[in-house]
Amino acid sequence: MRVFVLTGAGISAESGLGTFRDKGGIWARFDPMKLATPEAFAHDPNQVHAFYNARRANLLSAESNAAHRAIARLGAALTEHGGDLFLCTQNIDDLHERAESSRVVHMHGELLKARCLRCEVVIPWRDDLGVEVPCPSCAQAGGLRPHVVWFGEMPLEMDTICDALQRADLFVAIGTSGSVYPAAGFVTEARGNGIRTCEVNLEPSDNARQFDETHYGPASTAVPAWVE
Ligand code: BJW
Repeated sequence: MRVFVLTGAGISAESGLGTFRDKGGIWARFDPMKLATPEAFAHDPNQVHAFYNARRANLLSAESNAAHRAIARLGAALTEHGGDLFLCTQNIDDLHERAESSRVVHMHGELLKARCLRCEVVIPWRDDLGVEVPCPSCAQAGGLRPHVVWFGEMPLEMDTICDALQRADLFVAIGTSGSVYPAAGFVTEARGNGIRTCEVNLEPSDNARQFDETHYGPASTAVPAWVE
């Protein structure tokens, strides 16, 4: 059995990382057009860096929760029985990795990495003060940007993701509002491929009617219950 799991901000909500579109969410407090577009970064890189530096500090003090651990157990169990879990996350946190999921595809990038605007090299970025820059252009002011995917940019690893979606026997969306493309279109694609679709979320998402099976509740209880 090949299972394609797509996760969103809701799976990390109980770890203390904010979601985007819930009441009081990140985009209710901050304007995405001023912080999460290439134009915003070109206009005011310091403001964009400050936003991501604060979220990086929050991430470093957070921990994975029972939902991340349940997904890791599912991956291990599928592998043991000759199946496969393709874990695709829209999240830029590293909580799936910390819960020991073996391979995670971060389609919207990673908060703990930076990318050089000129040479495109991607480097670890945990400590805002101690980034080791690999080339002179990376060292210049404004030379590094967060390795995240902003509005209008192409999400990462799309070929690998599309291939895994084609080969999957089951599609599961967890903790995502289903409002940002291309991820929001994966359920339609999965249905087009004739496979079963399942949603695990706090409440019905924008795409809820497209799922064959739905489970509603906080991820830390709903996901382990669905996995077991
Ligand atoms: C719980 C819970 C609990 C809560 N337990 N559940 C019109 C204008 C402009 C652009 C477009 C447009 N129409 C379409 C577009 C394209 C655009 C888009 O989709 N915009 C929509 C808003 C309309 N998409 C893009 O631009 C993407 N790129 C693209 O399309 O490229 C193609 C292309 C490029 C160039 C040329 C030509 C074509 C890129 C999208 C990048 C998204 N980036 C962000 C920021 C990343 C970095 C960061 O984190 O700062 O990614 S935005 C933000 O939204 C973040 C998330 O990954 C993404 C999805 O959010 P998610 O995860 O679904 O979170 P929420 O908050 O929305 O939902 C949380 C859910 O959890 C809710 O349902 C809750 O109920 C639930 N929940 N507590 C369980 N305890």
